[in-house]
Order: sequence, then C-alpha cells, then structure tokens
Amino acid sequence: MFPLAKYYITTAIDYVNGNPHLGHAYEKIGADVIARFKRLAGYDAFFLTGTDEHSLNVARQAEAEGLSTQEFCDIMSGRFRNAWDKLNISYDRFIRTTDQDHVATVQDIVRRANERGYIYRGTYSGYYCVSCERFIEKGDLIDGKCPFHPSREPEWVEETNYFFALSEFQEPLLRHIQEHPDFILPAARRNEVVNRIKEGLQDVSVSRSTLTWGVPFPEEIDDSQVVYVWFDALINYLTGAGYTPGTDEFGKWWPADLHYIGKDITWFHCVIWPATLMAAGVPLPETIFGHGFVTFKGAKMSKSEGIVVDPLKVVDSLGADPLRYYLMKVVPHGQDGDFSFEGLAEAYNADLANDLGNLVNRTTAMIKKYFKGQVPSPTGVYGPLDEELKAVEESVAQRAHEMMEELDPTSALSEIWRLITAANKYIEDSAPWVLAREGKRERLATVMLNLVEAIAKGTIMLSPFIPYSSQRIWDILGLQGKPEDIRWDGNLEISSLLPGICVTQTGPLFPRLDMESSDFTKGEFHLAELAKEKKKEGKPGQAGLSAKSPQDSGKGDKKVADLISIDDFAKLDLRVAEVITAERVEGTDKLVRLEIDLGCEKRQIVAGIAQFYKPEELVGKHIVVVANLEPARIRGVESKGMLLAGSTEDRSELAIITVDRPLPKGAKVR
Ligand code: ME8
Repeated sequence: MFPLAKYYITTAIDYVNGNPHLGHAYEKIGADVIARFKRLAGYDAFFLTGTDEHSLNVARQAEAEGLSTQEFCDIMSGRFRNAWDKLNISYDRFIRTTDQDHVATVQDIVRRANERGYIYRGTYSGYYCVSCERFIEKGDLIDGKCPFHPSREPEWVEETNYFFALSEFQEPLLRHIQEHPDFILPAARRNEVVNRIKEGLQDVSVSRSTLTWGVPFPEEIDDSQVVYVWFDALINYLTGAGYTPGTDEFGKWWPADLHYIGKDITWFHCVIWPATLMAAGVPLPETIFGHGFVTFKGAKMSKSEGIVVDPLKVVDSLGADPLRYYLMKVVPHGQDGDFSFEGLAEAYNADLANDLGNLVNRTTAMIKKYFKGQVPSPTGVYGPLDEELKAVEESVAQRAHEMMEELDPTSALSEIWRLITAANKYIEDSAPWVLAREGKRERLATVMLNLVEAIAKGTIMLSPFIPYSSQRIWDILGLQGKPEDIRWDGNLEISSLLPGICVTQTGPLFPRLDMESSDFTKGEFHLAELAKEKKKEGKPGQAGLSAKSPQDSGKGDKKVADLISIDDFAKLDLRVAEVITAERVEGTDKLVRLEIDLGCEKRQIVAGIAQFYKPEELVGKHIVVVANLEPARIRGVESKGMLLAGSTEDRSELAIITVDRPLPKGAKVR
C-alpha cells in the first residue's frame, strides 16, 4: 500500500469578542466540505480551526462583562467550538491562541526571525482600528475612519516597540507569487495583492508595549512587551501542524496545503504571513484562498456593525444540513452571496424536500412494493434510458470531482444536482408503475437497481455537503458502513454493493416547510429575536454573557431551566447500559471512547470525561445513556448516544450517573 498523500487545511481563527455568526459559519462549512471531500478522494487530511484570543477587543469585552480575560475566552471559545460541533464541522484540532504549545511556537518564530536580523526596536505612531486589530495608514482612512469599520473611531497609538522588516521581502514575495500561480486564489485576489505589494512594503510593528494580554516577547529580546495579535494568530497554523520549537521539525502536516480565509484578511495571509515564514526560514504554504462574504440584505455580516444572523438558531429550526447546503449553494466560488430566510426555505423545499427527499422516498417505496424491500440483482435487460443515466453518473462523478479539486463547491453541488434531476427524470421516463402493471419484472428490476445506484452515488458525492442526511440515506438504502468509506477519485464504483441490500422506509427525509405558516419562513423571525436579545444585553454585552446560557455564566447562576411537558420528557429514550471497553481517544485530552452493551445491541459512544475517570475505572459500570440521540462525530470518532453525568457549572467536578442496584441492560430510565 502506498502512503496516503497528506492534505493540511486551515480556516481563519475567529475573534472571541462576540458570538459566532453566519459569516464565520460559512467559512467553517466551506473548509469542512473541502476537508471531507479530500478524505473521500483518498487524502490523509488534517483540518485545523480555532479561536484567536489575544486581541485588545477581547480584553476590553471581558472587562465589560466583569470576567477575567481568560475566563471570558474559555466561555466564548467554547461557544465557537459548540457551534462548529452542531454544524458537524469535522475539525481534527480546535486550536486556541492561549494553548501552551502555541505560546511556545510564537516565541520561537519571533526568536528565529530575530536571529536572522529581521526584528528591530523602533517607535510607532499612527492610527489603530481595534475592530480589525490593525494599524491603518493615514491615506487609507475614509473620513478619518477605518474603511471596514466606519462606526468606530480609530485610536491614536504612540509607543516604542519591535518592528518586523517586511520591506525586505517585497521582491522575494513578488517572485514567489509569480512562480506559484496557485499561491493566492482566486486570481482576482492575487492581482489585488500583487498591485498592493508593488506600491511598496513598510516595516510593521509586531509588539505592543502598552498591553499585557498576549504572548510575551521572548525573554532574551524583551518580555515586557507582548506579540502583536496578528503576528501571534498567523503562527497558529504552524502550531497546529505539530511544529517543534527550537528545531527544524515543522510538523507532520506542514506546509499547509490550503489556508481558507475571508477576503478581508488576504493582506495578512498573503503578505505578512509568507514574509514571516521567509524571515524564520520556514517553507511557505501551498495555497491561500480568499473566499467572499455572506451578506444579509447586501451588507456584510459583522459583529462590530451589528449585522449578524445566528447560525445556531437556523440549525435549531432546520438542522445543520439545510444550512450547510444553502450556504454552499448561494455563496459562489470566491464571491459574495446574499443570505435570506426565504431563500433558505425555498432551497430547502425545492431541492432537499422535493428533488432529493422525494427521489429517495419514491424509490424505496417502489422497491418495498415491487420487490419486498430487497434491491434486485442485475437482469441484463438494458435500454437507452439506462445508458443515458449511466452517462450522467459518470460525467457528474468526473466533473464534480474536478470542481472540488478547483475549490469550487458551489459548481460541484450544481453538477451533483444534475444527477439528482436525471434520476427523477429517469423515474418518469421509465414509468415503473407501467412496467409493474404489464408484468415486465426483469425490466422493472433493472430500473430499481439503476435508481438505487444513482442515489447511492449522489449520496457519496453529497456527503461532504450534507453529512448527516447522507448517512441517513445510506442507512435507508440498507448499505453498510458510511458513504465516506467509498473512494471517490473521479470514478465512483459501487455496483457490487447493491444487489440484495434491504431498503427501509421512514418518514420524509426533509419534511416540507409550510411557507405560509412556518415561523421560520417569516423572514425576519430570527433577526427580530436577535434585536430583542441585544436590547436585553445592553451595549457592552455583545457576547451576551449576562443575558443567557446559564451553563456558561460562571459559578453563581444556579437557576433551573424552563419547565417542559411530560411529553417533551418522553421523547428521551434513557437506558441502562454496561460499559464493556473504554479507551482514550488518541490526540485528545478529554475524550474517552466507550463500547457499551444495551442488551439488544452494542454500540460506541464518546464522552468528555477523561480528566475525571481512568478508562479502566469505567469498565463494568452500569451507566445511563440517551439512546435515541442523533449520531454525531466527535473529533472524528462516531458517537451513537450520550452518557449522563452531573457536573459543577465550571466543570471542575464531574460524576457519572449509575444505577445503585442491578437492573437488566437496556432497562428504561423514566
Ligand atoms: O479576522 N462572510 O477574525 P474574525 C464570510 N482573528 N466570512 C466572514 C464574514 C462574512 N460575513 N465575516 C467574517 C479575524 N468572516 C482574525 C483571523 S487568522 C490567523 C486570524 C470571516 O472573527 C473572516 O473573513 O474577524 C475571517 O476569515 C473569519 O471569518 C474570522 O473573522
């Protein structure tokens, strides 16, 4: 076996001075779709995302909330991570710039650049935009304001600190960009960056003497200063790769294959970052892709300007997949795209409920009716309609793959939809109900088999976009394992898996939204709610720590949650289970993988309890689990259910719920 080619993909790390918004979500979903695709295409992919915590904004926000900066960051970083878990983002590491290994990496990179003579002491005076966390040259101010944050006055800063000799990298950068056409994508971003570099590069200040919240400059240079937040943040990509400070071991994953970031921060990524790496003697990443913005009514989603849509509210109403699907559809490759609740509801009904959901439903219903639910074997009775469908399958598998390789999920998605549309048309054209009526069993068998094959192939290709629904379709078709287990390298071959599998039928995959009566489709619903929340929170509490989320509001808040009905409670299927095996999930501090016995079945669950229990202590315990929880992947490991445990608000103490006398495995807890 050849070793798999590696693929290291990173997103921007988000500032934690406000909650995650739809713009952040779009970026993480886009990167996730690419990471999942790469795994499907046979790469050994590593996906890094996380939070950027050493900003002045964050320190001020924490103060406004009455929390220590670290406490505030812990809560807010948790919210980002929780949001990405809910959106099914398959990151391999969630990095925080306050992580100890990152602090050591930052200091080491500063040291390396200093040893090579690119760091010097000087005096800085100029305007600083706290929202961007960047120095703004006078010529770039518009009416005295930052071009990106017109509602906030830039601050005047004058201090003695350390500079990075960026100006020395003008020629090397231009040469590198010219010699590596894929270094900056899309091409329009490359041209913008090249033109700006040609205007000349100024040295940049990379430390702050007036702040204490940040990574201290290396002791041998001057540890009374902290590293400038952007210099610190960019280095996360090296930390995440597994860089060993003090060596030339840049880590298993370095160089990054793709930095997937927003167009507003291309300057930092395409100029400051590669120059820093050159100064430190570290190889450069392969590609930086500057994606466009999600807008809402034409305006950029932005915390500081107060235009935000909460992705979690959308997920709570519709689930993660419809949002993932819609954002990938509506924000085209490298460009901006406008989000609307109406647009989302329409795409949900037309594409997911009608095209895809009905295709699966009709097909499984016919297989149930005509073949007792078992997918028939090939009969050799083929015709032109079959050839046509096969041709679409082949060309879609090829072209959608190429589009994904070109980092264009939007076009890949519309290609895949060509197959869904063709399969629906194939039903109409082959009219299975007529074949059944006329007793043409062999032809009917061919049609059913072909339909299942088209759906299964579509499902594999859709799995990076709508992973949860793809798994559901896979299970409904009666296929083993996961759609991601199949290799999609341009060809997609699955025919041997299909004959004899038994389909099941459940309710509709995507229940239709009633456009008239649904709260969701009353466009402004979420925004109105959000506005109410903002009012409650008052000005400084952008993060809203005082107004909600009892679980993250510190130790004082002991209120119980709102009342629920007995029917709500009855939705939970709580069961007693015995722990059969337990082991730490590799590469994590908190997670344990448990194999549990529910009497009628054994399954795997993942629990964040490693700091409180040794795996061997867990074996044999009779625990209580939520047995009907949607399966989820936690740090890449599948979890089918959740164990119950009690913990203090700050999670410094935790105890698993067990039964105090023997009960049969699988006994219901009520
Ligand atoms: O810039 N649409 O953090 P951030 C699409 N910490 N993407 C958007 C967006 C929108 N409406 N709004 C923001 C920072 N983004 C730094 C990054 S990386 C070493 C440090 C994107 O929280 C934005 O372009 O302001 C960026 O890529 C990411 O969200 C985080 O933005």
